[in-house]
Amino acid sequence: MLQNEKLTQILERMLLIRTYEEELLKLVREQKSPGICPQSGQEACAVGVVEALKQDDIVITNHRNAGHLLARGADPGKMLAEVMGKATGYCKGKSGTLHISVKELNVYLTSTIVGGELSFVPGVGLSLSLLEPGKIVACFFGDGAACEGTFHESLNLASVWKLPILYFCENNQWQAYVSRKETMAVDHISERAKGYGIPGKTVDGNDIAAVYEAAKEAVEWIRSGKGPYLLEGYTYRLKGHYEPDDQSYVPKDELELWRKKDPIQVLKSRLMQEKALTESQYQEMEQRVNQKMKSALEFAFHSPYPNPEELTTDVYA
Ligand SMILES: Cc1ncc(C[n+]2csc(CCOP(=O)(O)OP(=O)(O)O)c2C)c(N)n1
Repeated sequence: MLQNEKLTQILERMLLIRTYEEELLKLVREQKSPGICPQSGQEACAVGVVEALKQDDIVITNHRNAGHLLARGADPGKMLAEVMGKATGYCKGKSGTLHISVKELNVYLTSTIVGGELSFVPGVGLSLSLLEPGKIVACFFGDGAACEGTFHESLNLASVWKLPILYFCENNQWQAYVSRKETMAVDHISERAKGYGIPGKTVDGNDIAAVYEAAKEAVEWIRSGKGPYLLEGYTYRLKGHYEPDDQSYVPKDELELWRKKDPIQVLKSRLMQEKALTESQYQEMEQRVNQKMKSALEFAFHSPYPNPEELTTDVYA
């Protein structure tokens, strides 16, 4: 079980993810940066899963990736620089928001083809089981990706070959501008696990402690060689699909309901109720995060663009 001291550190990380995104959204509105797919409301899923992994496990992510990368320990300055196309970014300014990968953090692939990460991950799992047994790969994907054919092929093969894969579906209720209620006949992706003969579980994706406990259990199962595990974080996308987005298609009452379940506020209230955090400690935390973001913005803004001669280097192997 996560102790309050650890949960307080986790709260700061979740706040960093939220603040990073809010600062980036400001830049998008000021037309100083290209758009992004925001992850607001889903921070507990990102941090809970990453916390249950070892640093040398692999993470595969999708277009809504900033939280996964920051949870893994990515530097917000190098991330911002990347998004702004600067030479100091993680991929030398050539990936944009949608394709960031950070080799040193074992985050090798960000797929923007919905479901693309699912077709790729059995190969990663097979490679790990043959060459680096004991390591596992966690693959984040959305409920929309779970409605693609690659989901079926991926889970089927992973199950038959007992590959070390944690499939983590962030069911944030939206598939771009379409409600998952219009595309799925069941409420929970985890129900599909039975069809592949693997364990499946749904967890409250806005409760960091619950996500962590469920992910830890899944990771233990996978690491012991029993094969893949499907975990679903039931959560909500509090912002638009791709900013700018006025969310006019989102039912207002539904959005209000989920705003009340904001994972950052849920954790903050819990820690305060248990007298593990005071309002002034929370404010200090906000200040530290804001300072970190200020430095990150300065770093990104003052970084140079890559030389035009580098246009075709590192883009093909
Ligand atoms: C194969 C494919 N189809 C459509 C798109 C356009 N698209 C980008 S994100 C997205 C929604 C994906 O929904 P989901 O998998 O639930 O992830 P979320 O965006 O909710 O995190 C769509 C349809 C795409 N990138 N790739």
